[in-house]
Amino acid sequence: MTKNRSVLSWIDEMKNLVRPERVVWINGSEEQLEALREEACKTGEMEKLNQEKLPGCYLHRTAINDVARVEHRTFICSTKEEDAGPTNNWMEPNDAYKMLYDIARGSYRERTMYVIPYSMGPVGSPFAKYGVELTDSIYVVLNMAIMTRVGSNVFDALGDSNDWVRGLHCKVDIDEENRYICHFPQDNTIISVNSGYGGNVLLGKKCFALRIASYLGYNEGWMAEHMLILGIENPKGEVKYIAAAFPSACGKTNLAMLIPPEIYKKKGYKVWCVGDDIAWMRVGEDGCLWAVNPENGFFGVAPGTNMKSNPNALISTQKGTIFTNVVHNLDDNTVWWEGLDKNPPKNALNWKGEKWDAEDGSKGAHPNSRFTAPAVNCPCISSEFNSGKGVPISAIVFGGRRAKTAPLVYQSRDWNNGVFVGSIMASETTAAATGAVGVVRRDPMAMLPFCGYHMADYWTHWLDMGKKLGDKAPKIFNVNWFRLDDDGKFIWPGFGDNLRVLEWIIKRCEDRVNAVETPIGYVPNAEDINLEGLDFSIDTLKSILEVDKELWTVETEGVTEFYEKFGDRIPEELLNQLETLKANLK
Ligand code: GTP
Ligand code: SPV
Ligand code: MN
Repeated sequence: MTKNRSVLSWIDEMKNLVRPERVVWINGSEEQLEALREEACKTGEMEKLNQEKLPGCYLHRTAINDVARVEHRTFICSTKEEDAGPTNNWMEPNDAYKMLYDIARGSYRERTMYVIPYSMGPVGSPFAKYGVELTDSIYVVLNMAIMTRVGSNVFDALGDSNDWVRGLHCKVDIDEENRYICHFPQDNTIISVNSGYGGNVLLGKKCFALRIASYLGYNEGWMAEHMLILGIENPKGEVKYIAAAFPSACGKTNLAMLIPPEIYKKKGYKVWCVGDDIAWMRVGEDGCLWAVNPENGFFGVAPGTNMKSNPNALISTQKGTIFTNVVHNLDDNTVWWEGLDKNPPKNALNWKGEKWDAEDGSKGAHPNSRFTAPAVNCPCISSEFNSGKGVPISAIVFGGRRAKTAPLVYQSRDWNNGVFVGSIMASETTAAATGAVGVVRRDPMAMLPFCGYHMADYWTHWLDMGKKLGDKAPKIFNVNWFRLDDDGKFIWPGFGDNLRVLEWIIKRCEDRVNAVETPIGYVPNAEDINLEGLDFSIDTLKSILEVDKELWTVETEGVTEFYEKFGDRIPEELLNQLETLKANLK
């Protein structure tokens, strides 16, 4: 399939290490993928679902101990420890290779090695980067074929270049104690052992498109971010693009595909999805910031997805989709999850494959159960989705899950202040990673688990990008859909109604609306958020726009403590920003 010497010699080396019984090159053809689906059904790795109701759809269950990303077992193996920074686990590269090779050695015996050539970004685009993943899992092959652009044309585009990312995945025996997700930024290499779950093994996603790519972007002058990209079309047919970074399971997929509220629809507003998880951004020839979604599908959270919350996501999953760790409805051979509808199936298996009865109060689907759906299925997929040039970004939005403190929306004073706002982001942890759920932690730019180098250098890079962009820089905002009332209920309706907030954001970018200056930045005048057609009082709105000085003073203490971790590598500018905030709060 290729004569590329760097590819062939690396595959040879890996073959000698893992000792597969046979090697299969994935050419991207439907015939080959179909044969693999059949094989996976034969071995029980996947189950074919009701083909009338869910054509081309399959169910997969991971091992019970392997249901989410494992941040404590994820390593950045840069040559120097200080280059990984205080927020990453680090291992010395030679030690890491030795340990991983010892685990991987011979682990493909009696197994097949699948060679997956894939592209992140449209093949041939100036944004595109190529990779080869070796795996012993058909599930990984089939997921990669949805999530990335897979096939022999990737090798054609690569030619004899050595500029590609090596990825070795070995299931071994899914042993938690020997699970490692390791990145070698200086070698363009990723090695993942003892897992079979999404973000740990679909190496094009978090491992390449964020951890390795963020490091490449730092060196090459572009950005790889944990961001959705959406276009908002106004009644005149003009489309403005927003990129938004929220931590895992904090609403990116939902926002990226939102359905405008009725009154907006009537006026002619439309929302177009360019991406739901990752954005690669560069300064274009016009000096503006342009973004592509390097992925080709959605690896979305299933629970909570329904015809009301996110119909576009649900419709995207109705064909050609792989479901992982959801409920299997045995009556009609379909799937179910908490929040799909109010009728859990009576005759069903839970995500572990056990007979399950909703009445007993246990959850049927794993909270981090997922669907892998082709982007082309999405009814609101942007016409620019496959554009190699990308889309111009008007606004960058940060956000997290905060019961209190963070207002519904605020705007930073300028780019540098916006970088500060991103750097102090905090959010309650979710089921997307193993560990406690609901604990507030700092998650700068939603990149805490995904930045492939020193976080302070990453902030410096953000500040430098601002210098390059000058007055063409997107405006930077922060949102919080998750404020709770005293009964623990979400105050803001969220989902489609978030468009009301995005409309204000776009208006601010176009200088069409005033705002109120507060210690943390600009918040809307409550009257300027359109509540038409919504049963939501302006007083309640005011309450979630409020900036509580006491809470923010506590917040600055947390930030001070957090910043101390980074020592003198932290950019002076951010320390100044923190001092300004403290002064503003006095
Ligand atoms: P990853 O795929 O892990 O990166 O997650 P994500 O950021 O794409 O999150 P997603 O859109 O899948 O949402 C995760 C959870 O947040 C789901 O349970 C949603 O129902 C819920 N959610 C999303 N948007 C909103 C919102 O506006 N308000 C509220 N209250 N919940 C939301
Ligand atoms: C996330 O956790 O942010 C995800 C899912 O998008 S995973 O691919 O597992 O990282
Ligand atoms: Mn994500």
